[in-house]
Amino acid sequence: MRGLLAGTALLLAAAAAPLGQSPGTGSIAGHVTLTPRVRGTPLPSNAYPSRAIQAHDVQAVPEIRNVVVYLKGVRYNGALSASRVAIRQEHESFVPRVVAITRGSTVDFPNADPFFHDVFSLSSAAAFDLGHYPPGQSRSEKFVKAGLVKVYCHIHSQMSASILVLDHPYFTIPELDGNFTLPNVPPGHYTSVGWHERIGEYTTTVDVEAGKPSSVTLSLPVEDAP
Ligand SMILES: [Cu+2]
Repeated sequence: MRGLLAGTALLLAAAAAPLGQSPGTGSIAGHVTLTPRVRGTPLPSNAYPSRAIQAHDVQAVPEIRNVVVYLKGVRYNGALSASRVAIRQEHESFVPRVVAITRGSTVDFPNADPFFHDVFSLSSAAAFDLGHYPPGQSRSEKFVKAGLVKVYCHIHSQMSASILVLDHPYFTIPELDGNFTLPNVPPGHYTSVGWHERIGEYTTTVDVEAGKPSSVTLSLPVEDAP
């Protein structure tokens, strides 16, 4: 009988807040749609030439997975958990081409091609050069400053990748269907961003309340109109 009561109490607790949700916080449940870009629409100056997008990209990552969703201008006082992710050099391209990490995380750059690469960045958030290294080898870089890091290769000028380094945990990459969730967001008024390397930041505002999901829809004009 006692076990049954305890079980009931657990169920009630689970109903009060979604599983894994910290008490007193809310969440953002959103959707990203990629829409055609009207021909003749000027690109912002930070966009790089589109020839880099598909060059040698035989194992193309679906474009929605090159979008990063995050909250902007958030002051986060908690401890950031660093992660370790990999960007392979494969068929003369970086795979994946876009990653998002917290400050303090490390990115491995394994060379999966049968020839040399030389990975580097001149970005203000991280300037580094991993030097020439042969097939099968990997080098890594730790990112200690928040910001956008554009990564290139000295040997293959068409190669480029973007690393978004964030100093809070409120970011994600959408699922293949465009859906995303940002859990454990403290109540408040936020600017949410859908970022893509060709258009930069697209923003909208969202109010988060404790114990309930807020919804966000982002339409990003990144695809070439037919
Ligand atoms: Cu290269």
